Amino acid sequence: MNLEIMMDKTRGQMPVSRWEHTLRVRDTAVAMARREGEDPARAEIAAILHDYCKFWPEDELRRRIRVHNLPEDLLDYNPELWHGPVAAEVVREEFGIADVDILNAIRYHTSGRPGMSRLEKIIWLSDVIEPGRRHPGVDEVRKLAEHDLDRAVLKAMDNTIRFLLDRSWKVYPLTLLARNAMLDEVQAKAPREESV
Ligand code: DGI
Ligand code: FE
Ligand code: FE
Repeated sequence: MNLEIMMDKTRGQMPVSRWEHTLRVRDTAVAMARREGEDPARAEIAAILHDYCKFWPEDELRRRIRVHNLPEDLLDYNPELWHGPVAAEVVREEFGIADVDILNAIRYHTSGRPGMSRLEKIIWLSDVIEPGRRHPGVDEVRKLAEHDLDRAVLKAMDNTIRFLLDRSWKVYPLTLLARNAMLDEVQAKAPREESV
């Protein structure tokens, strides 16, 4: 499937401001992929499609979670968590995307998950540090992202969980597992640095 067609269809799913976010995620992810030795073309496709279902009505997302046999526990958590898993199913059907790594990068772009691939981390992180984002701590994460992908993801996951706790919102268990797994990955790489 041709990228131009995917871009046109994606633009048609969302308001202009969300499309502009999508393009900034694309630019951030492509640059990060080049730096990290990941395939920029696959990062581009995942970034363009990651928020495909962000503006779909909640009822439709709920229906799709059932139709596609997605994890039912999603329904007990914030509806913000629904658009990624649904988008992975929709773009597989609509554009014939069969690359599981691209599909997983879309599927887990909000929740994260333990054992994320390099492409999944790139999309997850690009979504939170694209230049339009202004939340507390984002500049520190942007700096880390320039030289240490894993530490940047860990810090950004800590910030996301802190954001949820500050609002007394539920935290989806996969988000906690993802953060703990990133901590293990970072510590396994530099055990001594971590213990001082
Ligand atoms: O779709 P975007 O706005 O570009 O970003 P996203 O898909 O990462 O959605 C993030 C929102 O989801 C963010 O405002 C926090 C919210 N959220 C609610 N519950 C959870 C959650 N995010 C995570 N990671 N885990 C949760 O349990
Ligand atoms: Fe999203
Ligand atoms: Fe996004």
